Formats: sequence, structure tokens, C-alpha cells
Amino acid sequence: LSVAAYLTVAFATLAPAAGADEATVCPPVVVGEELRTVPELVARNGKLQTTFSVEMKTLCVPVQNGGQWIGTPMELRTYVYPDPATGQLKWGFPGPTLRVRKPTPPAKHGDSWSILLVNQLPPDSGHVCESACPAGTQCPSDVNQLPDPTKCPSNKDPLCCCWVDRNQTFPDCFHGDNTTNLHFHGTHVSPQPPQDYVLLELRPALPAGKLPADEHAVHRGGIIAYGQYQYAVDPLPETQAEGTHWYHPHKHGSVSLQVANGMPGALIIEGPFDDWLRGYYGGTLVEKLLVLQEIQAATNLYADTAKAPPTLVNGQVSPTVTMAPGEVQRWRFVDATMKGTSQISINFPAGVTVKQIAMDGVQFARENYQRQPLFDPANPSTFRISPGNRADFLVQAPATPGTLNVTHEVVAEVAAEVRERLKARDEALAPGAPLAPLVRLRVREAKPQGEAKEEGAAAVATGFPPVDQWPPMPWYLQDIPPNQVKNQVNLIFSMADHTGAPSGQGNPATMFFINDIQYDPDCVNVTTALDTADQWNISNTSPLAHPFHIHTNPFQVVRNGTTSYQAPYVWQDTIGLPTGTPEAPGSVELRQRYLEFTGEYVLHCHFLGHEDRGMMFGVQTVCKDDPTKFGQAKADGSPECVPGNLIPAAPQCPTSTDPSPAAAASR
Ligand SMILES: [Cu+2]
Repeated sequence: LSVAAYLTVAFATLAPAAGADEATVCPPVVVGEELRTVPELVARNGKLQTTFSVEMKTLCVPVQNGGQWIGTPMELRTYVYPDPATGQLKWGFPGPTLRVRKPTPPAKHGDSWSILLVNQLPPDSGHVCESACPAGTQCPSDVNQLPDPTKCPSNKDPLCCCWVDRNQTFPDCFHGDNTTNLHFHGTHVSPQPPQDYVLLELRPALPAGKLPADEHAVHRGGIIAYGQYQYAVDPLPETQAEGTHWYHPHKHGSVSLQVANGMPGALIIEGPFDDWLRGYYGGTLVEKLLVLQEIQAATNLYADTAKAPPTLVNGQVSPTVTMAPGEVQRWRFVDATMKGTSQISINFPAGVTVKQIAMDGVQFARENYQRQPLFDPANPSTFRISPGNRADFLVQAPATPGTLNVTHEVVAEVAAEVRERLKARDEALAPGAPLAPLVRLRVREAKPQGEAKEEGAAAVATGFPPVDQWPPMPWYLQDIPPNQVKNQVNLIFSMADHTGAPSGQGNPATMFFINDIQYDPDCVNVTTALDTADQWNISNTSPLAHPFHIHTNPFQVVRNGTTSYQAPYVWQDTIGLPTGTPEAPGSVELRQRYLEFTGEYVLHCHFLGHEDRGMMFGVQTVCKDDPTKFGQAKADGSPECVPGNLIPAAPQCPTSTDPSPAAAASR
């Protein structure tokens, strides 16, 4: 289907249909249905081409109410896209899986993809902070008339929301709800337009004949577009780690809302490691993609919308995966969420053998396949995952038929009230059980051989690859040696109120900082040089395990809190920071190198409400020999830092000279 033809179809469906305002009746929620396969868009002849039209649709979301699960209609932003098989339009959560391939050497170029992003949403507030207060709230201007914010989590004073409004400064607030863009999380591609470009503001289309009357300065280097924008990612380089990645909207100020609406989808990049693994199992290895989401219609801090929504898997409540006795499957988890209630431990039950094979879409080195360093050593069947993380496992079913629960438990610090709701939610999922099932693993009866033959049943994958057959890491995933580290980058994630006092969960006066400052789109906070490596020392002085995420290049985790890892280190692109206090911060040590791509991108907290509210930094990778320049992205993968191809780098943001966040907030 050509883009033009598709647009005709899309616009045709937008015409108001008869009975359009009839109330949506949702079908009953069936808990424990077989895990569904998310629709896929697959690259053909080296290219994946599609259109994502962002629209408001009424979608049915499972919501727990007492012991009941009720399909509840919600108005949600969603990608409407054509199904390549039928040409029919589809939408819903999660978004469609994009499946592409990286090059297999000696080939230099893998698949490319292009997505025409069309914004069909109604107009929004643009560059104005949304109020956290219900309409009609009269906030006193005298701060002394505001309630004590530390008491707000319990006393629910209606003026508590005024603290949010008072302490927020544009652009570090919820704003521009219907402005969007795209981020390809986990990809090693150019951050420049029109590739993994998150500084875009794609606003709703203007009415016909109306010109953009935008009085706001286009932020330096940032593109403001109306109605549609063509994303086009160059052919993947060999240095792209194959694996389980994902995509989601990343427009500062509305990231959390649009992710909570369920827009993200998986982006699976295949390559030689997958070929090897499938070959090992003789083509019998079954793969399951499990996209974790929590769907909310609003993220307004004072909107009472599903404060403890269920963690859905492919849009389902506790779906079932059916396996043959002793069968091994590859499970790809994507934590496609935005807040603490999906910072969870996944607990595999006794009888199920699990081996992690990749983290954040990067394959494990042989030593880590053997050591399994990311399972809790005290509880080796427990795996912790944060919003933004992906994890791939080989899962072996027990030999005996029956159903086992893969359970989950929220590990993040959450407000007491949310904890209560979570308890009720878990009780509704599994009455009397200590932990609620995330996924049910059903081991079917082994069929008698004759019957299997009659059905033409395929052989199933069994056993695990022996360690000595595990493939070596490719050259670009070799460890970053300490003697190659050029600079130390030091970051402190903190939460504090307007006086600079450390502030906690549920306190409406809380502001979110990195190095005592908030995100400023007009400059960058960290400048790195192409073809060099840095050590990143990241501390956390707050009681929340903010998931640190950086775009464009993965990092190696050398130390996480009190756990120092052995080389070779695991590659990740998102890591929950250990919690701490200003006196005793939690911290991690990471190493990162910057290959091939120059330009401007970001690092941020993947509790996306914190990101929208300022816990983000601008980052750029500049030319090694000229830190004032970067190069224009080159589709053929040739070096960017060459004469005639240079563009000015971004200015450096001022650093905080007064360490008090109060001073930072007033800057
Ligand atoms: Cu955070």
C-alpha cells in the first residue's frame, strides 16, 4: 500500500461514523487466556516502511475493581497503522512489533526503516504547563497558606496540588499532551533528524489554510513540525546490538502520558547471534515476546485513574504460555512502562529452569551466560526489571504437566495508598496467594508418539547450549578497558523540595534534579567525544530507584551498589539506580564508548513522569579533534567528522554553582 493510498484510507476512517458517540461496551476480561502474538511489521528487501497515525481511540482496558476484572473503555492515544497483509487499519496496545535485521558480515548494511508519523490528535496546550489541580481550585499565592507538603500523602488536602503548580517551571512539567515524536530505544543509530531524533515536536495538524502562528522560538536545533513528520533510519550498522529493543514517543512533557496510553511497541533486531541460537535448536526454538504495560488514560498526579493498574502482558491479564513437557523457549521481556509500579521482580517458580541470554537487547558473553550475574544471588529465580529494560531468557518447562505461575512483585518504593491498591490488585489476580501471576506457564500433556506423528507435531527445543559452544562476543561488544577511559562523568540524581530539603514519594513539593539542575533544551549538559570512552559515576540521593537511561550507545555495568561485577561486564542501556540519601547515596559505575554517531541526544530517568518534570540531561557526541563541531549523519556509514560535513555543536549548559536545588529551581 503506498503512503498516499494509506492516507486516503486513514482520512476516510476519520469521517464521523453514524453512532460514533454510542458508549463503547467492552467484552468481559478473560484472565489467563493464551498469550497473544502482537501484530508484526517486518522489513522486506532491506526496508521496513509504514505509517503511524496517532489518534485518540476508545480502547478497552482491564481494570481491577474488588475481586473483579472489568473491561473499561478509555480514551487513549494509539498508533493506527495499515496491516500489510490485508491493508486494513489496526491499532491498540502494545503497538505493532517492528522486526528488522542487522548486517551479517561481510555485509556492511542491515535493514533500514521509515515511518511516516502523522499526528491526528486535537490541539493541545503547547508550551504551557498543565495544572495538577482540578479546574476551579483557588491556589493561594502566599506560600504560608499552603498545606505542609510532607503531610499531603496522608491528609489529602485539596490544596496539595498547588505545590506541584508552584514548583514547576516550563518546560519541566507536563505539557503538550498531543505533541509527539518517536524514539527507538536501544538502537545504535544516528540521533540526528530524521533518525532517532527525540528533539522533534510534532504538533497536531493545523486547520487547512492556517499557518503556524508559533511565537515560541524553535529551540536551538529542535524541529517543530505540524501534522506529519517522516522518520527515516539509515541501514543498521554492524555495531548495532541485535536483540529485543522497543520504540515509544519521547516528546519532553508528554512522554509519560503517551507511554501510559499504551503507544510503545517492540523493535526486534535480528542477526548472527539469533541465527546461531536457532541453528543450535535445529529450528525448533519457539520465541515469545512479552510486552509489559500499565495502561492509564491520564498521568495527572491528582487524577484518580488507576493508580495501581495491572501489569498487562501483550495487553492481557496474566496470560498463559503453553509449553511441551521439558520444552525450552526464548522469552523476550520488554518493560514498556513509565513508573515505579512496573519496577518489578519477576519470580520464576520452582521446576522452571531459566537462563538469561541477553540484557537490554545485547547478547551475553559466554562468562555471563554461565554466571547469570543479574539474578539475585540470594534468590536465584528472582529477576529485577525496571521501566525501559528488556531481558531475554531461555525458559525450560518442567517435565510434569500442570500450570505454574511466574509471579511478580513491585520492588519500587511506592506510596502507602498505592501499596494498598497493589495488594487489592494482586488479591484479585490470585486470591490467597502471596504474589500475583504475571504469566502462567502451562505444561501440556506429552502426546503419545504415534499421535504426535499423526498430527505432524514438530520436535520441540530441549536442553541448553553448553557454555563452551556459546559464541564469542563480536568485536564491538568487547569490554571497554580502564586505560581507554578518557573522562569521568559524575551525575547525581536527587529529589528535593523548593527549600532544597530532600523530598520523598507522594510529596507534591518534590522536584526532580540531575546535578541540582533540570532539563534545558537550549544547551547540553554532557559533551562526549567520538571514538572515546568515559566512565560514568552515577549516584542517587533519593528513596526511589530512578532508572537511568541514555540514548545511542549502550554502557557496561562495572558496579551496581555494593555488587562489583567481574569482567566481561554486561551491556545495558537502562539501569535502576540503587536508592540512597544525601549522606549515603546509592551509586553505579558504568563505562560507555561513543562509536560512529555524532549529534545531540539525551539521558534521563525512565520513570517518565520524572523525565517530563526535569530529570533529563542533554548529551552530545562531538568530533574527537574538534569539540566545537559534530558531523552530519551519513547514510553510508562513512565517518561523519570530515571537512565539509561539520556543523556547530550545542552550547554547554551552565553547571550548578550553588548546590541547593532551591537555587537551581530559581535559575
Ligand atoms: Cu526518576
